[in-house]
Amino acid sequence: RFNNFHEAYIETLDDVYHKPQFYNAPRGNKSREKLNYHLTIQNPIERVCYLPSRKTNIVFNFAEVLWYLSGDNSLDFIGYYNKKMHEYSMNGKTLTGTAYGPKIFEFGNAKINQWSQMKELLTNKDPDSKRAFIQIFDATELVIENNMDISCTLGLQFFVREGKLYMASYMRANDAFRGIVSDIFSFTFIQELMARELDLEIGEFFHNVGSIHIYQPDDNWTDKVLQEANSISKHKKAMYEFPKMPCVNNWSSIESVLKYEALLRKDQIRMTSSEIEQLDLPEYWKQVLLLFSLYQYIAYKRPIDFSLYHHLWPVYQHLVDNKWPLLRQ
Ligand code: 5HM
Repeated sequence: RFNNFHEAYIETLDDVYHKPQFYNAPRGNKSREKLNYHLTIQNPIERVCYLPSRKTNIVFNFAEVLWYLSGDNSLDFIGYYNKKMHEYSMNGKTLTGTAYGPKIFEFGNAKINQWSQMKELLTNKDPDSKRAFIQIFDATELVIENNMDISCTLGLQFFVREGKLYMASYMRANDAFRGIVSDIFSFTFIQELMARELDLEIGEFFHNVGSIHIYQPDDNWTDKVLQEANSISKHKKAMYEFPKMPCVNNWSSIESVLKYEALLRKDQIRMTSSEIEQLDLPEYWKQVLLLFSLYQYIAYKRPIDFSLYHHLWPVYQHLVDNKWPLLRQ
């Protein structure tokens, strides 16, 4: 049980790295592994790791969860934020297992919108329900031969209990060094978004993993991160407070952010900090657009517009600084 992701990440990494249950090589990838792993995060809003050596990519984190929330499965969108995503695509255009958006909003042949099902169930039908489950993994994924991209997440479960929205994630497999960073960011973001939509307090987040592992090529970096964690003291309070989503239904803001995100990514517009400031959006979402606008300069390798950086909240400045030291001048 941890206060925040920062602490959960270090402990889990330490556990899998130093006390693996198995050394094996599924699909040829050498790794150390533990089975049946659980952790609880008491404050799911605190969803990032601040260790300098881990180099959290806050832009990718927001992009990935917004990609899920857009319902999109295109490589174009998510590949712009992470050049390695194409390795998971069978056709170079779309992602199947990794694209959780279509699973959440149009599951299977019946194209079930699981999000609205959850909302209806938890607001009107049976708030105490134990059926509020969004399924992601689909048995048909295993039938496809040589499928490179099979959902690692089986599903997400919501529980409304005593005015709070708790959430559990269930994963068949999770990379304790890389995958967990973006997965827990996205899942807890989804939890916060649903809590705001249902007008509930945010409860704990439970992470349940069948196989948690660290791949051998990440051993050196993992070791470095763990050494740094030890030298800083494991339980040191995170340096920043992660921003809270506005206590309203955030979907119209998300739609607006997604509209600008696409234009920035395709390089069809540029946005200055004052243009972003003038938008009719809560500051929380303007900050996300500042991050995407700043990233546009990085992605297209143009000299940075520092005004974008200067308008970021300190927590985002810190994370951006740490990830892209070229900004430090
Ligand atoms: O052989 P397998 O299909 O499990 O390989 C995919 C691997 O990607 C997982 O085992 C896990 O290490 C990592 N992964 C993750 O941690 C992949 C995804 C994409 O669904 C994810 N988290 N969200």
